[in-house]
Amino acid sequence: MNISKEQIDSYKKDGAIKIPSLFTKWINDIKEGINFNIYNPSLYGAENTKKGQKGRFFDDYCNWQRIPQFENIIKNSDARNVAAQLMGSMNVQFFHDHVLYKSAGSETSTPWHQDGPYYFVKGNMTVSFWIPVDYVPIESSLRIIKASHKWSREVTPTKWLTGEDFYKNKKDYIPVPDPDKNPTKYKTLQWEMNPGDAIAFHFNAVHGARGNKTNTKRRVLSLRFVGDDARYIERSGKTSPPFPNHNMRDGQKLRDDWFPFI
Ligand SMILES: O=C(O)CCC(=O)C(=O)O
Repeated sequence: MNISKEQIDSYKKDGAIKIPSLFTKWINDIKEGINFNIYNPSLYGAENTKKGQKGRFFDDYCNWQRIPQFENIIKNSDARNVAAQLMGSMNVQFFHDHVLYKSAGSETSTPWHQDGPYYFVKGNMTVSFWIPVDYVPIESSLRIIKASHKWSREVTPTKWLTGEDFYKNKKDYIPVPDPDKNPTKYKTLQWEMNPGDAIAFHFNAVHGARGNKTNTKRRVLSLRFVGDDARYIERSGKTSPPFPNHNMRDGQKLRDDWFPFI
């Protein structure tokens, strides 16, 4: 799929765009992969529903090597070419997959956050594709703070279930913004999504989501890619995903036996 200059410019300016039908022909594979993942979580599988809230919000990541449908999409869909065009990168490395499942009626919102600070990746050439396999009305869809990927300081990463700080060095980060309390300061982007549409967003775009008020599931696969300028950066604690024993050092390119060029 060719991406227009307007789409690339919007991605650079706003940090996120919707790409209709990017994964439509992969919907059945993605559904199979997500369903398998929900019933066979990895050791990273997490329940994020807070006490007293109705419904379920489950997430899990780094499963592409054991879920062939995910590997197939990562290697054979248009994701690689679109990622290269949006990032302006010759080469594309796959970083990881992430499943995010909200049951019908799940009351749990996804806290506002940037993915970047949870990761050990530094660089401007980054993109995630948020790919729902169920219809998602605008109220339950991903929300992104426009142009937040250009903020000069990173937002405090927190633990989704408890709200505690993810790292100890809070002073390195700015407080988590609340666009609902300050809509004049923070403009948000949000789209209604059909199965197979994707939202492409930068690792540093601040995003979140409300609960799933519909009476259908909200099953999503996020696929994350990095480009030529991505380098390993040492964080002050264990990252998410942690990739134990990766043995990379500050400034190195991500090891391509774990993060393949595609
Ligand atoms: O699906 C959601 O609620 C959040 C998605 C997200 O945080 C991500 O894909 O990085």
